Amino acid sequence: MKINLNKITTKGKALYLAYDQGLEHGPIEFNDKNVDPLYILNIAKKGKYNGIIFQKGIAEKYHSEIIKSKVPLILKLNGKTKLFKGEPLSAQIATVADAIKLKAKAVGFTIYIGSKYEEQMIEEFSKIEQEAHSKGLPVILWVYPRGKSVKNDTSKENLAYAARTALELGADIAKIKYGNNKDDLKWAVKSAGRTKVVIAGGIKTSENAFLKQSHDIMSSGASGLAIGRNVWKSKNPLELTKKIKKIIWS
Ligand code: FBP
Repeated sequence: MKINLNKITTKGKALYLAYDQGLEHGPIEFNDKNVDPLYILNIAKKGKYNGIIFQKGIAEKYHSEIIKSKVPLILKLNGKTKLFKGEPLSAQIATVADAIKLKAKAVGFTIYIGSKYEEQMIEEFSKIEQEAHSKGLPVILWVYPRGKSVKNDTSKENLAYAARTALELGADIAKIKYGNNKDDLKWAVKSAGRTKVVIAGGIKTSENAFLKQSHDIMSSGASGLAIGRNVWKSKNPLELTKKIKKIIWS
């Protein structure tokens, strides 16, 4: 089924602001300013992001401000903490019905391919994909190769496998990592076929390094970025946003 992505893309490309790290990594990522979801929402609003990625709790507790901001909400439907060191399983914590109630414009879901629990995540995702698409809601799939069986999560083969998994499972957009190699990413984008590929930001690096990386990512055929720390840990997130947008839409 062809799903309309107009509410979460501009001319087929996208810049999303990710803020699910409070669960995924813990408040260790935050300072006095960016610990506040409203600070993040304001960056997304002023920077005219194509979407803000929140877990259910923040989406509910800050709902009126999210709606007022007009930033498209992308509701993440599963998550985990980083405290447990065993095989990764991202537990489902919200439903497509929650997303609709919260007026989300898309849903997000993580699958750790290669994990002992990949079957469970694939099954949960398949149901979510069917339900979301039956309501016309786009689905973004975070696909991260991870677990004991995965030796190198950003190898050429694993990145392409992640991107292809998103296509095979029916995701509209695959969110994958960048392994710092343009040719590898080109192959991953090709492997994703008609599923668009956006790239996660990773740990905070220097602005110049991040902009160079963004440039390489876009020249490899990706459709955009879904980033968090490099933006909201920046001293001037809106200035940086302008520079990133110039790269995406040049
Ligand atoms: P960043 O740009 O901050 O890396 O965020 C992207 C993201 O996919 C988040 O949505 C998520 O919380 C985080 O990375 C997960 O990172 P990991 O599981 O690799 O620690």
